[in-house]
Amino acid sequence: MRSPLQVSPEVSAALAAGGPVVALESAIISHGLPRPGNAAAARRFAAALRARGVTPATIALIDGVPKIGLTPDELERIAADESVVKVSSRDIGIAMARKATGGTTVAAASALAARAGIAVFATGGLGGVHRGAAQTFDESADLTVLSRTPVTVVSAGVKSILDIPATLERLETLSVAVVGYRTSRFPAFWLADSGCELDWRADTPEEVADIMVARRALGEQSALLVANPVPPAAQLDPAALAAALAAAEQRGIRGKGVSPFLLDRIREATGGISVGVNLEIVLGNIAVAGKIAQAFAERTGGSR
Ligand code: PSU
Ligand code: MN
Repeated sequence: MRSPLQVSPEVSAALAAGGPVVALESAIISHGLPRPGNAAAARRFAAALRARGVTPATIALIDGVPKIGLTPDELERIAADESVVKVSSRDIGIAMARKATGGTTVAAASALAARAGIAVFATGGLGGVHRGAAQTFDESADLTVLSRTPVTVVSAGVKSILDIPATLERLETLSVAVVGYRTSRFPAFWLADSGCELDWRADTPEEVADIMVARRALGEQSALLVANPVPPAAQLDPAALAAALAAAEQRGIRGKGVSPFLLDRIREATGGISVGVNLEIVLGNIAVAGKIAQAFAERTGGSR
């Protein structure tokens, strides 16, 4: 059967040539960043990769078609259209049948990226285990999908709105490999250091690419998470974040609305500062992902 994925000509050409490609999710555009600034942010993410000679592959569902690489119009639609749905991995088939347009989470986008043969994926922060998950069972499908998706994900750890130690335990259980990028501590998205120790660190893109090559030789089917902290000078004021978290904790939201809701409450509580830091974090992850994709392409000719 023909693949239902539609890979853009630009991404197809880069993959065929064995060039560096970095996949990007789009739920952060449709549901993570406030309108209207999210459209410019989405363009900046793609431009930052092109400026480094890396091909961006933004992933989304457009009228039911899973697209790997978006046109400028499609990117604009994901950012501007309020009817765009948040698509996690379990939603992909339903959204296809319904011809829905959706922003893809890390879970959905990394699964689609791996199917398209893309080795490196950049995002802001992963979903994870929510606080109180022992009662609510709220744990992002990002974790379970990464346990069976052979892709390298660059993220600033997981957000402080989550239960970070529990998230690290689940990543271990699920066999997702975690490497700190120039750090031995797991970052906490808006903060450079969550206080949680990591077993492994890598200090260069080449070291990460060597790990990817070894994992590929093993036939490893789980993801490698590269945890890249925000520069300490750019991080949110920990006191402001603590106050924002306290405000966000009184929530009456369930299901896939929880992450967007908490992000919005933190934006309000920090007077919008969290949004600028969020952008900086994504751009930092994109820069590292681009270098890793280049080092990996040099070693393998780009194939996953
Ligand atoms: N990180 C951000 N902003 C976001 C998200 C993560 O900085 O919007 C999104 C990602 O798309 C991630 C999703 O995959 O939140 C997790 O949502 P949930 O907890 O519902 O699985
Ligand atoms: Mn959830």
